[in-house]
Amino acid sequence: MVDRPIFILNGANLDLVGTREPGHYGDMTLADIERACRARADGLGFGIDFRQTNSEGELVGWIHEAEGAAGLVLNAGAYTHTSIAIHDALRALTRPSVEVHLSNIFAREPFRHHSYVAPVVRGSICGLGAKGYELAIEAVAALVGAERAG
Ligand code: DHK
Repeated sequence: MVDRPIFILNGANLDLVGTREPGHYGDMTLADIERACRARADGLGFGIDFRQTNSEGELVGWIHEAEGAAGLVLNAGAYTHTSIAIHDALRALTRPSVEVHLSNIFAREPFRHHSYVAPVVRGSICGLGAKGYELAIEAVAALVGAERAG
């Protein structure tokens, strides 16, 4: 088991997944997604620190904290499309980070097509539902492995 966990941070309204617009976000609850993430990370030798907040400032603070993590998986929810503060926090982060969205933000309203997160993470995954979180964990694990291999 790797000593430092992968942070998996969720922003606004993601506490409501499972009941909120299942056509976009699926029917898994955030607790279900956390379980799937834990199992996938465990299989790769990582622990996880899985959190959700509706507060932009709290999310910024957690991204700062992720400097002590193995890496970061981030679904910032609607802050993806609005938050320069989250963009700047990610720009300062030196750990590998991957953006994830349950829904395909490019197949939805035009205001969801722009991400302040995308330019300051290593990669983005969207439209694959909860599976996207597992794929993001795999990506972070691979980036950490590559880092270790030098
Ligand atoms: C979640 C949200 O809450 C939206 O504001 C984003 C994202 C999309 C998701 O698909 O996980 O636009």
